[in-house]
Amino acid sequence: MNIEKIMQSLEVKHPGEKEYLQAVNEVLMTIEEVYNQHPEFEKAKIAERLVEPDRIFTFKVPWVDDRGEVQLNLGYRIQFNNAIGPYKGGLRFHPSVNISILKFLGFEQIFKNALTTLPMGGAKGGSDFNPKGKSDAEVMRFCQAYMIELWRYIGPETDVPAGDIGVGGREIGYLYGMYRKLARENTGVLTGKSLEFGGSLIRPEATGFGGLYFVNQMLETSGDSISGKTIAVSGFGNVAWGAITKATQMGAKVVTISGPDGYIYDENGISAEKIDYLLDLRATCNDIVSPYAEKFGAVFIPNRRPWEVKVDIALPCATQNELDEMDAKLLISNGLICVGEISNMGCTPEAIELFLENKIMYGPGKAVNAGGVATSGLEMTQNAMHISWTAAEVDAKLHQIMSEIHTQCVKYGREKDGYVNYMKGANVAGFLKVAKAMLAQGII
Ligand code: 2IT
Repeated sequence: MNIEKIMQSLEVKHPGEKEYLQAVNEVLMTIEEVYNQHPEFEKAKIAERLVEPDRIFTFKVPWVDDRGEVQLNLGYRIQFNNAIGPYKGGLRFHPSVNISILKFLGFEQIFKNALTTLPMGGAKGGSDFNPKGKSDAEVMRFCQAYMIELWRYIGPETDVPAGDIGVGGREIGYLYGMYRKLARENTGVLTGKSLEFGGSLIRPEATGFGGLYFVNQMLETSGDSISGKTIAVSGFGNVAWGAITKATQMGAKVVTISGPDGYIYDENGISAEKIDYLLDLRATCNDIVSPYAEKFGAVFIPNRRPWEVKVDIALPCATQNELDEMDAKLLISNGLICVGEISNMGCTPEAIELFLENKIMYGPGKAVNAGGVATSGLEMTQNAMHISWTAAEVDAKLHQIMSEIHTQCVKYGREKDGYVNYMKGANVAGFLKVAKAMLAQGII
C-alpha cells in the first residue's frame, strides 16, 4: 500500500478536510503492515475503496423560528460503507458540523461498528443547526424539516441513524415521529428512542458504561483496576454523565468536568446528586459549567481544559482533538497511567504519539466508545424481534461486547515487549473484518 500516494490524492480531491484526512491517515498507518501481508487487498484496491464514502447526501433544511423568521440550515447524511451490515451511525447537530467532520466520524464508525461484533456498516450525518438556546417547538420544527429530506435515504435495513452531539432523546423523538408519518411504518429506523416506542434500556448510559468497562479491562491487563483511581473527565453531556456514573460505581473518584467556559475541579469527587444537577443545567440550555462551582463549593477554572489536573486516568468525553500534545505532556508528567477516549478522536495525533512512546495505556475512541453504537445494535435487534430486554440483559450483553472488543485489540495490538497498542489493535481488527467482506462481495 502506498500511503503517501493515497493521502496525496485525497488531499487534492478533498482539500482542507483536515479531520477526515487525519482519521484516514491514522488508520492507514496502523494497518499498513497487515495490508501488505495480503496481496489480494492491494489487487482489489481495498484501501482506496474504503477511504471514500459510498455516497453523501446534502440538503437544505428551511424552518421557521418562534419569531416567525425563516431559518436555513444544511443537512447531511454520509453513507460510508455497508459491506457488513446496514449503514449505522449518529447525527450531530452543532454549528461546527461540515463535510470533513462528518466524513471523519463516518470513517471511524466503519471500524468501530465492525469491532462491536454486530452486523452494522458505517455512516454519519447531521446539521450545522445549533439546538442550544432553541425552544422545544423550534427543535421540533427543525427535526421535522430535517426528516422530510432524510427519510428517503434511510430504513431499518438500509441506514439507521442515532444521536451524537446535540442529538439526544428529545431530537430522536421528533425525528422518529416525522419518519413514522412519512413512511407510514413503525420500525427501528432510529436508535436512542424513548422506551415507550421501541427504545432500549441502558442505551442512554451505554457509551459511558461501555467506556468504563473497557478502561477497567485495560487496567486489568497489568493486574490493576479502576477502583481507587482519580479521573479527569471532559464535557458534561450524556457521555460524560454515563462515564462518571459508572466510574463512581466502580470505586473511582472523578474530579473534573468541563464546558465551553472552562472546567470544574471538585476534589471531593462528582457524586450522583451533583450529576443530576448538571443534567438540569443542560436542560435549561445553559451551556456552561461554572454554576456547579458555586453550588457545590468546587473550583471553576475559566477558559482552560481539565488535563492540567494530576490524575491517574484521563477520559475525554467532549469532542474531537480536545486533548493535544501539551495536554499529553502535562498528564504524563503528573503520573498518568491510562487514557480512554470516550469522545470520537478525542486526542490529536501528536498526543497519541506521546502516549505510545511513554507506554501509557491509550484506548482509542473507536474501541472505548463502541458501547454506544453496540447498544444501538441491540436496540435494532429488539425492534426486529418486537420484544424488549431488561436492563440487566442489555447491560450483560454490553459488558460481553466490550470484553470481545478488548480481546480483539489485544490480539492485533500486542507488541514484542508486551505493551498493547490499542489504536493499532482496534484499527487492524476492524479493518480485517470489513476488508474480507468487501473482497468476498466483489468490486461493487
Ligand atoms: O459515535 C457514535 O458511535 C455514536 N454517536 C452512536 C451511533 C449509534 O448509531 O448509536
